[in-house]
Amino acid sequence: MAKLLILNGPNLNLLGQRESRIYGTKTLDDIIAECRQFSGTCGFELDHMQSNAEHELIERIHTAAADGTSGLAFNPAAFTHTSIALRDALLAVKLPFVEVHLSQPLAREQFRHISYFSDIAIGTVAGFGADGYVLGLQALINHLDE
Ligand code: CA2
Repeated sequence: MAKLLILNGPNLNLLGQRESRIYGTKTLDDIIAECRQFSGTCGFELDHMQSNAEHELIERIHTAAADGTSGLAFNPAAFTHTSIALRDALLAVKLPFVEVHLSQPLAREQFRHISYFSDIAIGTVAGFGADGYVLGLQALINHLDE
């Protein structure tokens, strides 16, 4: 079965516990369970990793290139606005990915308006809360099926 990967960056392990006005009430486990269900109905196996450490995310991207992963949905969280290293990792492995954000960074502070990922992603899903992950997977699967 073809494999997809969801990658989540720093602090997203706190989803559903704090800042629910911005990020919603679902936990990361809730979101991943929904994504697994959705991916399964589309015929894909889904792996997930959340890390607060940039190097762990980079290493997981490298592994994805070798373990048969077809593509990623990636919420880099605050690394969206800072990490050339994660950008370079994605460029190196050449795996298609969708950038996902729960909130709409363009409607927030100026420092969130820069993304190191939007121009190299298939596309970006932002502002739809937890639904953005399934929407992103749908877009990724459509892209892979093309
Ligand atoms: O909207 C998004 O998904 C973000 O990627 C979330 C990041 C933020 O830095 C980006 O600008 C937009 C922050 C993730 C923090 O997650 C928390 C979750 C619950 C409680 C506190 C933080």
